[in-house]
Amino acid sequence: MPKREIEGDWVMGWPDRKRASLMAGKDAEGRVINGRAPVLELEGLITPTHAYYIVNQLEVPEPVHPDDWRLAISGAIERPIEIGLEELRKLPGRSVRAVTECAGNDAGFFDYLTKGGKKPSRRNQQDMQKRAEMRVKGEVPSESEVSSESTTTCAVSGGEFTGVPLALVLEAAGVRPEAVAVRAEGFDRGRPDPAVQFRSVGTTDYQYVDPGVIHYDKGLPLAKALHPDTLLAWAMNGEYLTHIHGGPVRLVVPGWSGNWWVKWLHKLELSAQMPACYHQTHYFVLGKSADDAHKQPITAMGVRCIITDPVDEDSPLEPGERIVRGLAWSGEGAIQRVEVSVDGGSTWRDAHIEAPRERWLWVRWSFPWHAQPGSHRIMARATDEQGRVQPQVPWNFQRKLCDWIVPADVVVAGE
Ligand SMILES: Nc1nc2c(c(=O)[nH]1)N[C@H]1C(S)=C(S)[C@@H](COP(=O)(O)O)O[C@H]1N2
Ligand SMILES: [Mo]
Repeated sequence: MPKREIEGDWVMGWPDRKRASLMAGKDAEGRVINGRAPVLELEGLITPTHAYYIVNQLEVPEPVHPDDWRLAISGAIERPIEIGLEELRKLPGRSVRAVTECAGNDAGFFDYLTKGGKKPSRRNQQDMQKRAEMRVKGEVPSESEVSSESTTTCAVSGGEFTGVPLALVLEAAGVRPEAVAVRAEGFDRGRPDPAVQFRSVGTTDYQYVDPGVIHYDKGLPLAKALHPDTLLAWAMNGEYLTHIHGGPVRLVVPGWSGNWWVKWLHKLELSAQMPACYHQTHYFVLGKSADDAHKQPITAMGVRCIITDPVDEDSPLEPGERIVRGLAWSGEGAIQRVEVSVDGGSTWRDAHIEAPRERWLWVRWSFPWHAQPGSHRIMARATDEQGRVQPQVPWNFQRKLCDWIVPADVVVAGE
């Protein structure tokens, strides 16, 4: 028998299987500026860096040489300090494995689950190259594009981050008793892209507030800033942080949605009041409408559970024994339980959760299913160690933190 060829990529000069790659958009110079992770294709818990999702609210800044990088700490502290990368690396470090998830991940499912209509696909992603080109040209999508296109999925990844607890650096600076928040600022600048705002609310008929050109910043409440797993990280997945993921140093805020993980850090400012950062007063808020007087900045992720196999587009499936698989995670603690229903939510049974159940990372789960010919609605829901079950996050006008139970609707072929 002739030897079968392995179909796929060549890796280090050897034929190999096809590698999962980022669904990316590039600027005119060929530099990647956005990307969705191939979440359905991946094995294990850590998303390779080349496949990690990428989101930027402003323009990607020019890189800073690590030797020239400085972090300035000021405000409600005893001693204003400036610290370089080598000094930072002398402090006792820490590695944390955590899920990074964009607050807008799976946003389209909110609409689908409340209003019906076209179901967003987990497999067929948005055209990221088209988005990148529109962004570079400053083009705003049309009303029909915004209202018909399913918003983000696969803006989520799992990584290992190495750095030093932010708390250690704050202690060195001496936090004054009146401090309530740490404003973390990136060295990227730009005007928030109107397209992002329109896509988040699902219409161009939306009077968003334009702050002009700003730095990206977030005002992290002191308690979360002092949590030992909140890091100033310079490494990801065993290597120095790449520029697009915020190098030389970014904030890692395990459990809280991606927008808190400020990239390209250059300033920390302690303040006695919550600072009015645009990306927490106007964008990344939870509320019923833009003029909701009670809207709140988003913080921790809800409880998440996604089915990665099968997905709708795999239909028709072969009948017989198969394994339903997925991923689950939560912003508040490790996943304790995953339940699956193969009858549209009438009955639920426990899935097998694969070890380890780490506090900030996602878990893989599996569930044996005897697939009989016909149409089936498969559902999965998770519970975390705080006893939180899905869904936790109510519908909100910017469609953030969707943690609702999204069914997989599949057809099994007749025998
Ligand atoms: N400086 C800076 N940090 C930032 C952003 C940004 O635009 N500028 N975007 C945030 C958002 S919305 C997300 S989801 C994460 C994405 O991180 P990643 O691109 O490394 O996956 O970075 C966050 N940190
Ligand atoms: Mo995000």
